[in-house]
Amino acid sequence: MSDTNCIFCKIIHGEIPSTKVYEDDLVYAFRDISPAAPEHILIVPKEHICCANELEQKHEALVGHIILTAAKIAKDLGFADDGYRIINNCGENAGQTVFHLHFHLLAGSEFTNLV
Ligand code: DGP
Repeated sequence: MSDTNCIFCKIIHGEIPSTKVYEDDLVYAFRDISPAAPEHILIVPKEHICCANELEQKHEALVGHIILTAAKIAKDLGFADDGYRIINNCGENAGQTVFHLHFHLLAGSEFTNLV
């Protein structure tokens, strides 16, 4: 359920400080320490799952909940109508650096340099 060596597990458990924007039984959302956009939030499951490759059928509802949570945060923080991106990096070639599943919620600029 939790990995004692994982930086995001430590954030979820309050062992490393973070700027929380949302939390419920399943997910924790906080501001990225190195923002790539004016709004840059990470949404992570409380369960330690290393990456999308490790997802199983039993996680289907959890992943749906993460996406709905991203949309809720965008609305609550007031940038939903301007547009936003939800990104997941899986594996080193995709740029994943923290191996606890997470979705980036990015907003506040036009992202014309990305797909
Ligand atoms: P990725 O490259 O997809 O694995 O993204 C990992 C993100 O995690 C990266 O944008 C920086 C962020 N990050 C790493 N360590 C910390 C931390 O200690 N606190 C916070 N708030 N964000 C972190």
